[in-house]
Amino acid sequence: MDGASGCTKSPLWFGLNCFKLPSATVDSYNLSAAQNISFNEEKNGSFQAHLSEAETHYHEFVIQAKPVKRLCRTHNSITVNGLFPGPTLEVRDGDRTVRFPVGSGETILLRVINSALNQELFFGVANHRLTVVAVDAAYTKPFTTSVIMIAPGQTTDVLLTADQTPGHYYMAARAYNTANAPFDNTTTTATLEYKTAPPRNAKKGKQSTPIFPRLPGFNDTNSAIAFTSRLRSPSRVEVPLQIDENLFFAVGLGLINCTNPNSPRCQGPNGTRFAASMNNMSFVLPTRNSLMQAYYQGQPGVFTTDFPPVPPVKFDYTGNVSRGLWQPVKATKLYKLKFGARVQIVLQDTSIVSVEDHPMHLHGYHFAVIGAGFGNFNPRTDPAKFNLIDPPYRNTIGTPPGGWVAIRFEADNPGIWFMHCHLDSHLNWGLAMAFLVENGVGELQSVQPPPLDLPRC
Ligand SMILES: [Cu+2]
Repeated sequence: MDGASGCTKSPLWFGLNCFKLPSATVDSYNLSAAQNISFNEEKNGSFQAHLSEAETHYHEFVIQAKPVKRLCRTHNSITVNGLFPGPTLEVRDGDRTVRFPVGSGETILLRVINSALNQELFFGVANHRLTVVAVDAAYTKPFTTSVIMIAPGQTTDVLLTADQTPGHYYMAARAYNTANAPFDNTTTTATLEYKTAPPRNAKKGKQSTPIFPRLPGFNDTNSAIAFTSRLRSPSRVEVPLQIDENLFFAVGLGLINCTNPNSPRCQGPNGTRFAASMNNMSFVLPTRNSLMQAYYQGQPGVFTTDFPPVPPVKFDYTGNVSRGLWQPVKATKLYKLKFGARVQIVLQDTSIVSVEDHPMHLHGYHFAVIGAGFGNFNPRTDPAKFNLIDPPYRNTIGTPPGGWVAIRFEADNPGIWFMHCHLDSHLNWGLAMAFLVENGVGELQSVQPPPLDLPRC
């Protein structure tokens, strides 16, 4: 469940029973392995796949940050499914990495999930091609690749056929880092193990030592963009062609002058602390009530609805930004949308403090990703390059570092919906805003009452 504290849904606290949600308000979709996958690309195309439950095994490859103890110290390290990350850390007795058994010739459906919350990642499997079939639980036009880039909050479903010499092969993920800041440079692994492979510790078995996939360098933006730019919907989609709300959000970091420079929060340069903002508004979570409850109950004073549709001051977003523009304003501002409004948002990264790939996540919606580019978005020339035919649908999309990405959706889900950077530290620094989507006509287009067993904060 994709609840954000202080927003539409209450987070589930540890030890609390699940509560019932009307199905229409559940914002995380799950493609289940039981669903058939059937793609039939162009007759002359190289790809054909007809898979059904009977022949496809489904596995999850969940990348999470977990404490791993080594050399008397405990580090947070990226792991697969919470287990030992593998040979780039010192191995001790009892350490077990995740193993995915596979029969020769078999095809598995692998859902790669980035739950690491602080890092974009590259992922690949030694000697094996991956056929991408879905992202963020929306089908894509299948294509093959040796590496994927996945941001926090994203999922990528790939088909993998065991068509290599029976053996053990590493499946590995490690950072794609775009900011000028320290990051976890460890590699996390699992092994793909052919059932007919010789045992791993066979004495002569040189062939049983797993080999590593080749992954791009930590800052290889070209490889990241080469992957994301290949994503398409399986066929023509109904992306809004007319736009009612043309929004332009500058997203990025900032610095706030500390009143007490000795405070532990004051970790920025020259007596400042790190902040982040959208259109210069650094989002502050409400403390008196959740946004949704305040809205539903008509309680004033919790938020305002004057989030700016464009930056309050225009500047060269990816150039050398004047220090006078580095300090955002702290606020709890929402942007109001009429039910059914056709919305376009250009998310423009800034070079304040550092350019960066910000994985922007919108709750309550899938949106079409219609274009992206480097530098400042040009409203005169860039829209001509938009893909309004078969853009991919996602719920999380990264801004190219020092660039922009454009999305469209129809606001047909009433309520209050958070939009935020999925890098946890940036969210804490205020890289967020929320939409207030008004009710339409009748019960089906209106916010439903909260469930009777909604937990209290
Ligand atoms: Cu961010």
